[in-house]
This record gives sequence, C-alpha cells and structure tokens, in this order.
Amino acid sequence: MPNNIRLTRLFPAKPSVAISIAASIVILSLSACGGGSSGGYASTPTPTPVTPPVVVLPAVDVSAIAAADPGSPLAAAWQKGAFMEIYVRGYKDSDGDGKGDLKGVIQSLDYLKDLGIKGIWLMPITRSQDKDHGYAVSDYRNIEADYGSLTDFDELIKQAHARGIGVIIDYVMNHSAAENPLFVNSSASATNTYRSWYVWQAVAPTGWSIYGGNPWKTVASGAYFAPFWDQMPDFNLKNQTVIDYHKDNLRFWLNRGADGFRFDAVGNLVENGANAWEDQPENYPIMGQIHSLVNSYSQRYMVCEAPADPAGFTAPTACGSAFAFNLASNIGKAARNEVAGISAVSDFFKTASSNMATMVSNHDLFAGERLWNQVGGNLAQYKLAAATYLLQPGTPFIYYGEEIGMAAAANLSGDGKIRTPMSWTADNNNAGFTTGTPFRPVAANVSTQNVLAQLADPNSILAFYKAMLKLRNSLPSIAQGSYEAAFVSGSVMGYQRTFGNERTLVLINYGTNTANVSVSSLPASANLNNAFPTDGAATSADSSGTAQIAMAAQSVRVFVIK
Ligand SMILES: [Ca+2]
Ligand SMILES: [Ca+2]
Repeated sequence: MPNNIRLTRLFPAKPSVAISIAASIVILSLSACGGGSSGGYASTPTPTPVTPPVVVLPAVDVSAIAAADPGSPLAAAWQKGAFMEIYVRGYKDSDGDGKGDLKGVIQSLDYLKDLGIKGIWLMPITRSQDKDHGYAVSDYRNIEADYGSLTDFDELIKQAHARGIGVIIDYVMNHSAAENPLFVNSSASATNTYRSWYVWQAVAPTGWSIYGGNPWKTVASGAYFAPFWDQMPDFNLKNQTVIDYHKDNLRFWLNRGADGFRFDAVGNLVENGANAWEDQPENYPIMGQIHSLVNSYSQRYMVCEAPADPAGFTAPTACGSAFAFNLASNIGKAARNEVAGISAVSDFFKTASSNMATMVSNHDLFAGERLWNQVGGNLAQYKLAAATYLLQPGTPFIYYGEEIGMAAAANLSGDGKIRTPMSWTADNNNAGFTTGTPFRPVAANVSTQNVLAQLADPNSILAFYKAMLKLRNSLPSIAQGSYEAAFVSGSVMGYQRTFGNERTLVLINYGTNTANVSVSSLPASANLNNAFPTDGAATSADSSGTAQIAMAAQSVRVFVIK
C-alpha cells in the first residue's frame, strides 16, 4: 500500500512539541553555585572547583514475571463471537475531564452485552508518551494515567467476564516511547547496559526511506532507528533478552486476567537492511514464541496487525490470527454492488483460514474510512456491509460507533477524524460522552446516528447489528462452521455453513432489484426455515437439492436447513 497512506496511522496525534532525547535525560549539575568571589573586593578570585555533571538515569523495571494463570471463565470458542474495538480515550468519560477512561468502559458493558459483543479489543491502555493513541508506551506495566488505574483494569476484567465478554489489550513490541526509561538509558551512551535493547548505529546509515522519511535519528550518542516517529524508537528484536522482557510484560497482564492481545505492527519487528525492513523472516518465529506463551494460558486469544501478509501471520507457527486487511475494502465494494467486490468477498474464505480476523474499518485511515463514509450514508448498503462480514467465518471486529453508523468528524483530517468521542446522545457538543468538554470534536452525524436515538428505532443500524450478532451467537454454524458451496449469481452472493449437525444458508442480494436465485448443493428435499428475517415465505429444496428463492432488493436472508 502507498507509504504516504500508512504514514498516517501513528503520526497525527503526536505532541505538537517534539521532545528531544537529550531533554529526557535528567542532568543534575553539581557545580558549586556559592563561594568564589563576591562583593568585588577580592583582587585574586579563588578558582571555583568544577565537579563534572552527574547524569542520573531513570530506574528501569525489567524484573522477571512467572506465569500464574488465573484461569478463564469464558465460553469455549468465545473468540468466534464479535469483538468491539474500543479507543478508550474516545469511548466514555466517567469523571468529566473530557477523556474516556476504564471506568467509562465498565459503565458501557451492559450496552455491549445487549448488543451481543463477546470480546473487547482495547487500544493501548498502558502508560504512554503521546497522550492520544497510546502506541508510544512509556510503561508496559501500568495504566495510562488518563484512563485510570490497575485497580480499574482488574474491575473491568471482572465485570466483563461476569457478562461473558473477554478483554484483549493492544501490545506494542516493535517500539517504545522515547521517554520510556529503557530508551533513556539506552541513549545515554554507547556503553550503557541497555544499548543493545534498541537499534543503534554510531553514524546514521544512508539510503534508507520508510513511509516517506529517513528512519534514522541522530542524537549525541549515535543514531537510532525509529521509522514511525522520532519519539517511538524501535526495539532491537534480534536480541532475545528484549523478546524475553516482552514475554514478562505479557505475563503481567495475562496473570491479571487479560484474555489476550492485539499485537501492533508485527511486520516491522526485525530489520535486515535498507531494502529489507518489512515482513522479514525472523518476525514469524518471534510471534510464534509469543503465540506459544499466550496459548500456555487457558482460553486466551491473540491477533496481529500485519497488513502486508495477513495470511502468513495467521499461521499457528506465527500469530495464529491476523487481520484480513485484504478483505476489508472489498466488503465496502460489495455493499455498493460492485461486481469485483462481491466475487472477492465470496472467494475469500474458500482459501483463507477461518482464524483470520475481519473488519470493515479500524482506527487507522490506511485500513479505510469509517463505514458511514465508505457508503456515503446509504443505510441499505451499510447494513449489507455489516451482514457480509458478521455472518462469514473468522472473528469479526466492529470499530466502536460502527454499530450506530458513526461518521468521521466534519472538520478534522488524518486519523483524528475517525477517533472521535462515541456518539451516545444527540448532543452536538459532547455526544453524551462526557459532562465536560470532549478532548476532540464529535462525529459529524451525531444528531441522528447516536445510541439513544437508535435504541428507540427498530429499523436502526443498531437494531440490524444486534440481529446479526444474535444469529452469530445463537447458531454455532455461523460463528464456527465451515464455508461451503459459495456462489455468486448476478448481485446475489450465497454460501452454506455447517457445524456438527447444524447447516445454515446465507444469501445476500447487493443489487437494487429483486432477484430470483436458484440455490443448489442443498440436501435433497430439505426444509429451509427462516432464521432471518423470521417472517419470510416457507421454502424447500427439490429432490435434486435445489431451491428457488426470491430475494428482495438489498436484502439478507438466513435459513436453517433441516
Ligand atoms: Ca475521564
Ligand atoms: Ca522494528
């Protein structure tokens, strides 16, 4: 994908004032400030003794953490239910400071449960330098101060589990914040104990360009590698000690009951040269080590961000699950009745692993605009897009606000416009997100697309999402089943799902005209019972296993076959 697009994912929220690395190092000058000449009467001043400055480096916590699995109360295959991706800063503010927090997420759990959500992905909640997206981690073992405390986290896990919901947290292995004590130490001198924890050269090498910029940043002690932002230096993941440190951090969260992780930028872990810095072979077994660790705990789930090779990182010897970036844009195209999109969506799970994670958009613009903007606010197309991925194999991830049709902010650019406060009410100022002033303007369509309004409307986008998730949660074939007999006929896509003795048929008509489709490969003389909508005409297959089915324009039908 174009570098200038990928560039946007981590940059826009950086602080407006760059913090120099040198400034992060605490320097206490012990030079004498008294004595010496005073009053101007001494004809021969005594030279002031000069003591060299003493550099006091911050303490680092790299203590080992042993596994202590508290167990999991979640249902088997819970990770085949739908997840909600939540940007905590933008979700719900519990204390009126204008920033979302963990207590706000706890207050929203009943809403999420009622919607049918089985998992939550929290974007980074660890303490960060950026004070926005959270991907510049300054402390891997503590909660971002704006978001609350470890006690709040423990309560969130407890309350989510009580509602049958798992919680996975974002984890960033590739880089830390520059103000992370590890990097402050590493950058202090070429001989520092932690020098080998980051990627250093005495002099910046030439010939590198990543995402349109030079990834090497020069400071007093040398040049360090930081392709995403000069305040996010890359760890040296050729150093097993660093991988082991991350494993200790992961155990820290797993021991507290976290249900797993979403791993950031796993295609960027190891670099081998100016033209060999993405998806290097070392990255896969590194994630395989991590996968083994996560799997050693009960009922945990992990998923990776690897836009350049989602299928490769889905291998069990790597992450086991990765986001299907290569599917996302085709879902929107199918919803808009574009033939190429429909066939791409139909074909995808013929070969792709059912362990892949699916979505129509996320917090990064490079993955796509908010769905509302992708379909220009067309409600019928919106619902078709939702049905397309919520009824398919994989683990679907809904981006917060998608279930109510939240649009981007009107007057923002970059990733900020898709990371706005959640629209809970029609209030143009605060969206019901905070009693104070929100940290960022609200979505452009808050007056109509908000939770309060949609809960009262049986035809709302929210009601449709709830219906789709009810199918996924009540029919194991939809959540976990095979993907069979996929076909495209004109603008209609169909496929069957089986799990155990349960067989379902899913039909989606993306076209704006009624279509009569002939569906084959059904059991002979089978009855097709309406699961969605429930008031459709009764249908059955003939002795050759073929059924004639009428599909209204832009409609979804799901049948249980008996
Ligand atoms: Ca708050
Ligand atoms: Ca790296």
